[in-house]
Amino acid sequence: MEQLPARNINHIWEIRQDLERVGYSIVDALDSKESMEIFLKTMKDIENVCPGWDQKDTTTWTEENILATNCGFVDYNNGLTHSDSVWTIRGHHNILTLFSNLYNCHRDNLIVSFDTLGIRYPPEIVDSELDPYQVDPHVDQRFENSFVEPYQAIYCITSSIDREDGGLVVYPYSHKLHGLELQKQLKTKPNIDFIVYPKQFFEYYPEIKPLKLSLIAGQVVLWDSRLLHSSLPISPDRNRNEIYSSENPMLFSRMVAYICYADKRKCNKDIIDKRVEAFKEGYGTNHMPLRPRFIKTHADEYPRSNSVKLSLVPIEETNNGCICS
Ligand SMILES: O=C(O)CCC(=O)C(=O)O
Ligand SMILES: [Fe+2]
Repeated sequence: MEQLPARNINHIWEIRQDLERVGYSIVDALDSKESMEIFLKTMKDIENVCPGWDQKDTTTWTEENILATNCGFVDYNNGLTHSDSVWTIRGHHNILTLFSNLYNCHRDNLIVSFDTLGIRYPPEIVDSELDPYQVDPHVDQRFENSFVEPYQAIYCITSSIDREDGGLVVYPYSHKLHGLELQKQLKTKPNIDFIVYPKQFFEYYPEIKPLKLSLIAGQVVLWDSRLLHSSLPISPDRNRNEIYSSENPMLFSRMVAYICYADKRKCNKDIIDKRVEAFKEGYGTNHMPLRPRFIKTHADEYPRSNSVKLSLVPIEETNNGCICS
């Protein structure tokens, strides 16, 4: 199965069609100049937020120095959640345009989750005792909710081109199977948001196949929250020349920002209030902007982003809204 072509950010009908038909879409979001700026800013931010981590000295690239994220998955939400680079990505004009076009709403009606960065080091420099980070095939949305909750997304801060580079794997068309029937068939527990599909799924549905995406820095991948997906570690067979170097810094490991936006008008007032508190207290969330699970981070211990303007005015009275730049 071929990967879908990357879409122009303004071709929203193609993006919508990919999402509806296949379950994911790849979008050229930032040009190479801007994506390089974001990359450099992010590296600087990691240095600011993670004392001891030095971008020029790979011996400092340890799990400990990066505040418990070689994986950066939501449960390891950390000080980077509210860092300047992550907010710059979330609040980038093109990203806001993309999501507001997708939901057919004004950008001020968008609400974002407080996810973090996913950072994965090349195996040559991580402690070999650590498990390679990988995520088994799963969906992040309970079977009881049969509609698309958010479109989930990652912004690629670095490129991950080949299979050896690790990164996101999607299972095209699987979003059509999500629901109570599948829950019954797979005998999974009720009301679980992170559902790892058992092996039998692939026996029942042999037509559902994994597709490791080839992505370049500056692209965004969107997927339907009912789509099965997984993530591969960086392989030890990866070409060592491609490791971070001053000539080719964007090939430094795998680095993504998770950005899930939803239409705020679907969010109840209590949740908005809790999110405002969560923002002030430096909490992160999972991928669900409309029904977030709050996660304590280290954000309050480190410099906070200057790029967020937080409006505390109730949702009905403003179009400046909650938590978006
Ligand atoms: O590729 C990754 O980092 C994990 C993606 C994932 O499972 C998610 O964002 O929900
Ligand atoms: Fe996921």
